[in-house]
Amino acid sequence: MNERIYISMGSNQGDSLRLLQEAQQMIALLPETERVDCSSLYLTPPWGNSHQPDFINQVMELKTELAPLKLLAALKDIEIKLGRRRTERWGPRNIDLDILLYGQEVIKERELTIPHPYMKQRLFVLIPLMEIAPDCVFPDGDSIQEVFDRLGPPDGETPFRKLDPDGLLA
Ligand code: A4P
Ligand code: MG
Repeated sequence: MNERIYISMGSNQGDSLRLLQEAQQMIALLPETERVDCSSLYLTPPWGNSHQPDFINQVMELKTELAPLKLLAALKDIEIKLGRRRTERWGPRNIDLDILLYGQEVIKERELTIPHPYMKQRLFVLIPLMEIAPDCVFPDGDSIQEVFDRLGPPDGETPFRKLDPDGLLA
């Protein structure tokens, strides 16, 4: 149970704040699993398909004995319990739970790619991850700081806004 595992959580439909809180609680209650840390909540402009509301995003760190595919199945089950329906690619959704990193494992299966294939291109993932794991190094040797410096705006300013736990702008 020593691997550092990170989950990205996002929502831009329904009661996003409550959905993220419930997802967090349900993940922490999975068998042989414990919550280690959670980033702040961030209000983020939509990536990919910009014709949709802003998202609330957060990254959670956990420890688990669940193998990667078992963890994926458990997360999909939580998405369904929270009312997730299939939607268009990169479109609006009430809850999306993605596995970003599972220790230093590299997985390329039909159902599961780890590290998450788009994570290095997504500030809505990198910024909350950097908040709780500033020393994170990807399996290919890139540090999160290097990846952020390549992607982030030169002045370090992003359109992201931190929210307090009640969902109010901090
Ligand atoms: N899958 C493969 N690898 C993984 C992984 N590491 N973690 C497979 C989770 N799932 C993984 O995902 C489709 C399939 O990917 C799963 O069945 C699983 O077997 P999905 O969540 O069901 O479908 P999706 O979310 O519509 O597609 P996709 O490509 O995962 O969407 P994304 O990439 O999650 O993007 N903008 C902002 N600001 N914030 C957001 O949170 N989210 C999206 C959704 C777009 N824009 C956003 C945000
Ligand atoms: Mg997803």
